[in-house]
Amino acid sequence: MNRLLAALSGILATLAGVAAGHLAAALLDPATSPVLAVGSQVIDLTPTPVKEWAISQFGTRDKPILIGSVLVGVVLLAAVAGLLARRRFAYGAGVFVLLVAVPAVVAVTRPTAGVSAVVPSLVALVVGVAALAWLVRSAPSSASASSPQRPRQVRSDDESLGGASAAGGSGPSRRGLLVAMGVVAGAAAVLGGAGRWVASYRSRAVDIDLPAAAKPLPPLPDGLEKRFPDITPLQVPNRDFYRVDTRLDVPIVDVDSWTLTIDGDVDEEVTFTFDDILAMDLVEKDITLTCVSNSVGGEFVGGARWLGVPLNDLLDRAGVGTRADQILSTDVDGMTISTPLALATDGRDALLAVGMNGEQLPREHGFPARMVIPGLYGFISATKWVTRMTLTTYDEEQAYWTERDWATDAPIKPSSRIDTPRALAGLDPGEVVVGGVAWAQQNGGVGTVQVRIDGGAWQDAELGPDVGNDYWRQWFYRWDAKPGQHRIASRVVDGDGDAQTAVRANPFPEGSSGIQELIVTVG
Ligand SMILES: Nc1nc2c(c(=O)[nH]1)N[C@H]1C(S)=C(S)[C@@H](COP(=O)(O)O)O[C@H]1N2
Ligand SMILES: [Mo]
Repeated sequence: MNRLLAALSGILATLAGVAAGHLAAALLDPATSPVLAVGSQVIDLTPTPVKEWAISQFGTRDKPILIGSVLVGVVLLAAVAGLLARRRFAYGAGVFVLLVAVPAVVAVTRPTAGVSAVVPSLVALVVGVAALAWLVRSAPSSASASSPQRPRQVRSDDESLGGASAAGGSGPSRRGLLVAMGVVAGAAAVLGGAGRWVASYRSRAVDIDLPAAAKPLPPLPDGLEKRFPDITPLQVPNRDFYRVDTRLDVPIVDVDSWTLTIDGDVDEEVTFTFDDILAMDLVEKDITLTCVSNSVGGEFVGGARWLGVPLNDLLDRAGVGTRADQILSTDVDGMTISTPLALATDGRDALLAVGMNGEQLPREHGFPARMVIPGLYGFISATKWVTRMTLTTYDEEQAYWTERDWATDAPIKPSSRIDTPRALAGLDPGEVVVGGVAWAQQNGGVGTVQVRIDGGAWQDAELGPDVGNDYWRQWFYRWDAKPGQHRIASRVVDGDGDAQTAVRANPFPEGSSGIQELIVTVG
């Protein structure tokens, strides 16, 4: 078998194995899929600066790009396995063992995994090796004819076929190999497709009837997007809401067996079922969520109406002790987030949310329950798929991002974002509407938003509806654009009268700062 076909056999056998493993994982536990397991491990091991770079380069596409890179690496190794198997089958199979060892180890060592987490990797191994064996056996024996290890086969071929075919072209034919390759490729596609279907079937939303809030909020006023469609909607629809987390898949949490436990430094450990939560007094709050990884002018921020239980009501049931200074919350997979206890309980509207914008929480955003705390970046406050809150101290316990040197105390920095016009846009002369969103939580809310053209004086913009200090504010400014290249900047001045700082900071370790300024061409 020539090199190309050998490499291709390795790749096809691997794809069949990966697809089978993915299907097995979809049936058992999607998080144990070999590809996802490796990808998640890469995320966890990636040094923070590299992660920040990837987020700034790829934005929300960072996940597909990561999965793609893992697959490219796997495909390269798979080709090597195919080439080695041509020499000696055990070598090729050995590469497969190494390939699945990584996801197998990763899967079983995830904090909440059982031994069964290794099953999808084993399935991938068995299917991959079997497919490779079949492909190697279906290959014309040109390579093996010259290989001293297989003299007997050459002789038996000679006997059975009387040497009718050319040396090495006997026995399994090239056509046989191509057919086998086609079958393996087809099997990979079918298994992979089945895996995707099972995963999406299992992750379909289960409809829950959420009770209304005890005192429902009035509907939001019309946002500026009604007048200027390029400005971000006052309330971001769930399907458009930014998503940031360390997961490649979305956890499938069974709401009937889900519980939330509050333990640690408490008078009495308490565990709530989902029904227990729904039986409490629910409140509604409009809160803007922001990611610490958001760069100035970035997309990782969004406003939504959350339905949930005040965090204090839950903590009061347990009775918080005097030693604790952090809430260490844990998600369904053991991922942890630490929140400064004093800030979470200082009277702000911290919630355990079960609803988002009038719907149950979408799976991507933490179904069945997540934390939402105004004024703190999501990485220290907004635990999705939360199952445990442990009252403890920063000395005793570290959380996921604390271990990666991010700040432990990270209030959201006031910032303004220009949604329209886009950077480098070409515009017609005349009136141009400059517009966007701004936020200044815990700083008295948004006082004013100002726009600066070509480094001139700051001019006040007009503001959209006021939904409260924990919510962002839309704004716009009518600019009389003259031909030429221009710089547009915007900044927020908070309710306390302090203007957004011009000092630039990167997201790491406690959030970005600086002023967004973009260039447009009028002509
Ligand atoms: N379980 C879990 N919760 C998490 C995260 C995570 O990785 N895992 N990421 C946090 C971060 S960094 C942010 S900014 C918010 C984002 O919430 P969203 O995806 O609903 O917008 O969720 C937070 N909650
Ligand atoms: Mo974040």
